[in-house]
Amino acid sequence: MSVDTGLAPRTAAAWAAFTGVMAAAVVLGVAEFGSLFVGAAGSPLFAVGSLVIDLAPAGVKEFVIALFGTGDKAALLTLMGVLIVVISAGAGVLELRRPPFGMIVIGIGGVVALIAVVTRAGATGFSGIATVVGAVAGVVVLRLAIERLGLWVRAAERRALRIGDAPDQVASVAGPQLERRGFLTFAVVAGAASVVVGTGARLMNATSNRVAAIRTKIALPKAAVAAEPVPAGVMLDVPGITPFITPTADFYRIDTALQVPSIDPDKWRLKVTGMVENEISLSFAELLAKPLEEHLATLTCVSNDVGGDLIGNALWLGYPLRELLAQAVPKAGADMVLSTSIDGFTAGTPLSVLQDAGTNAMLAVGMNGEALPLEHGFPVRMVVPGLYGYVSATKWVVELKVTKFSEDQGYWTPRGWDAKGPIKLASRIDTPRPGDAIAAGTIAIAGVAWDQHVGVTAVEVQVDDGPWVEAVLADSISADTWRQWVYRWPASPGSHKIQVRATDAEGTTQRQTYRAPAPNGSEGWHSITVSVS
Ligand SMILES: Nc1nc2c(c(=O)[nH]1)N[C@H]1C(S)=C(S)[C@@H](COP(=O)(O)O)O[C@H]1N2
Ligand SMILES: [Mo]
Repeated sequence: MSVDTGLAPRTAAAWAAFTGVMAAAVVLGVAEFGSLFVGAAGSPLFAVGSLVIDLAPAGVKEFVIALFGTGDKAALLTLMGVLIVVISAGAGVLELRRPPFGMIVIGIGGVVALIAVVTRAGATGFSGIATVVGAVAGVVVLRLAIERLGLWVRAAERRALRIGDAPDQVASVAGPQLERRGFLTFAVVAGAASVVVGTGARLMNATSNRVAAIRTKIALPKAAVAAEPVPAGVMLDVPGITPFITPTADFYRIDTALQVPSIDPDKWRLKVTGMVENEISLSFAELLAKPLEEHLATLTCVSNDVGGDLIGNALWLGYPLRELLAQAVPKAGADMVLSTSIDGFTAGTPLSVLQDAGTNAMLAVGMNGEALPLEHGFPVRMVVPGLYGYVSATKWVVELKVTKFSEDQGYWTPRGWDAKGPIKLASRIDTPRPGDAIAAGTIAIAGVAWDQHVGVTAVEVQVDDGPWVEAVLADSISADTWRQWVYRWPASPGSHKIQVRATDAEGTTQRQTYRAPAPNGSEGWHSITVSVS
């Protein structure tokens, strides 16, 4: 029978690391529980994540989106989880070997979380309380657990010593089982309780369930100006082509919101402020009572790379922004509307675009015949044909401040993106896809092209070094939406490079030279390579 002769320093360190992670669970669990009382804005995990997003330097957004696409948020949360485990494990080991530095590390983590919480939009001084209580609880649990671990370590040492002195006394020396159990019970109970309470509280904090239920009960009014039914000619009969109207479930989602804001429409108000003769405050019911219009518009993200899918076309229902601005009466000298989301995101849009009678810029309440989905801005967002989303499409919008570009900046401008972002002419090949098995014969090369608010008038396709051939364009219903195109290609066996380029209503053709999305949108011809057998 082997005798337990002690606790190897490495094993002790591993238990200390475990203790550190348990302490972090206590911080987060208690803070999450506390934020049930001080409001969801008090939840430190998401606050820290949002702070990281806001502090991310220019170019990082582009990089992260290129890497993870619309899974960017899951990637960030996973990375944060790994970091928390590593740092808190280190804090546990430090507290065992160099007290009180472990407590200091957890304390610093608490301070960072506190800063993140109180600087979030919508946070009150109150919001920080949950984090403070969580951090104090975490530090205390760490200290107490490490003390118990120390008792176990010393008991094990004493026992090993005595065994060394007098092997015949083994049976009479009390083993470290008592101390071991004392430590384990404490650490595991504190950690497990925090995980359970924290997860439960997190689920309850996700109030979006309640708002989601409210959303499904909303009956949108009929449009005073309804969109014409979509004529069949705008849709080409080509398998694999992007549908003309993007189903809402497939519509790309890009925003800085780690948690989708959940706004009770009964509490929502939009304020029109700044350089206006009449400030306006509008409720959701008042907005729905106005004469609403329906328009198709293709939304595009400035981060959309050549060939990318951060673009979608939907039928929007809303109130024209020019009408609302006319009621507010902007003052002379104003040239920008700074729209603010409930979560603090802002976009700066040229006032002239929003006032333009020929631009269907709107405060949208409906998307493809339903109330806006929560992640697309419920209850109200902006939609401005012709401008990238980052300067125009504010979701969860709560304020429109009439101002000047020389005085205010939208969220992305100080982060390295242009203050103004008109959408660039672009085209994309949707089918065939690289890697598809293609049999020789007639192949439909097809896709979409867009230059919102200007309109696409021609699309050309080139195979290998052959001539540029005009593709067939589907009908267009308005310059604000993309256009499908197809070229029926007599494919011969071998490997082929296919390129596409579009020309807009102003006679401009897409330039070949590649440009990355930052600072004002990608450029270049989309090309794919296929092999035909
Ligand atoms: N509140 C808020 N609105 C926002 C953003 C954001 O980060 N927060 N991102 C903008 C950007 S960059 C784009 S491309 C569009 C995307 O809208 P969607 O997610 O509905 O496709 O929303 C815009 N509106
Ligand atoms: Mo975007």
